[in-house]
Amino acid sequence: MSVNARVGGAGVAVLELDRPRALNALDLPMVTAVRDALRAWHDDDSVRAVVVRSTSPKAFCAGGDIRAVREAGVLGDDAAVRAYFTAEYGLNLAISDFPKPCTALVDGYAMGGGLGVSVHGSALVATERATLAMPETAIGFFPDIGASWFLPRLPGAVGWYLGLTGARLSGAAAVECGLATHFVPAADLAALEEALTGADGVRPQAVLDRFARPAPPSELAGHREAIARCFTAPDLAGVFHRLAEERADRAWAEETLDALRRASPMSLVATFDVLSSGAAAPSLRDCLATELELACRTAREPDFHEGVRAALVDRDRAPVWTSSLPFPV
Ligand code: QUE
Repeated sequence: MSVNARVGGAGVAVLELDRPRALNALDLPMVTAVRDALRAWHDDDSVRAVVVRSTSPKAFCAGGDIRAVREAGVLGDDAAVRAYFTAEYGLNLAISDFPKPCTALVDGYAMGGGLGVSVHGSALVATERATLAMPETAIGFFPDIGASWFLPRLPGAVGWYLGLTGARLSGAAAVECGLATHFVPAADLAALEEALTGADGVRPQAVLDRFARPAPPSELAGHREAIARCFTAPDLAGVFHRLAEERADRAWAEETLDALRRASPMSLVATFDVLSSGAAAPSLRDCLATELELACRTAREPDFHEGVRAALVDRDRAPVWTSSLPFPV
């Protein structure tokens, strides 16, 4: 089994993602195992808090089992696609609704579905080795796992930037923009884990405050104003237009335009729409319901099949999109 679940003597439960050869990409059995553990611990008074960690030094979790979803989508097996996303998004909601502190320790990659099992908890600890991203527009998909709830609620339109471009954030940048709650140096992570799972672990907030360090200056810091200017445009064409017109931060704007031009056009349109819808939605639950329907439709799209092929199956990183933008770029 690729998930280890145990409860320590101090009443702190540990969920360990353990599929290191796939960078802990969450397959359906893993999603189910995590969901079952949380269900058991929900009403178990001997469990006071939960810690989510990874056995892989490279990755907390690289995403969902997007390869299996592609195979089901290519075959037109809608039931299998729906079963996977229903389970995954159900888990995202269960973490958000979990009544006890739930702390994720992110060291290495946390992308897509990996953020789904970390951002919805009460704390997300990131180290200087962490990389956080919602990279779905690069594979013909869209930011899901509740991203239409949390991305539009990040300050300065940074969530729109992250969701549309798939930009990768360092741990420091993730803390700066509000995706992560605490920065802890990787060298202190073992001691933090020991404290969180020991007698002090029933008050994780105090432990986290003790271990947290000021996040070092991040790669994002100099671009926040340009991000806010460009990614508050009222539509996708406006984002392209503002990036093309950006004067104060020209090199960044060019890089960002390149990222958007590499993305699936269909994904950019879907992402702008789902983030707009999520920005006005009343709850994470509503957002996940909307995302579920969009995910089931997207799984049948040629751009999704091509995007996963290029990124994960053939690994040529040269997707040929068949969709196009509804405006000239
Ligand atoms: C976008 C994604 C994913 C991705 C790459 C993207 C994703 C995902 C993986 C992944 C990575 C390594 C593995 C694996 C899957 O990559 O969701 O099985 O070994 O799971 O650009 O959304």
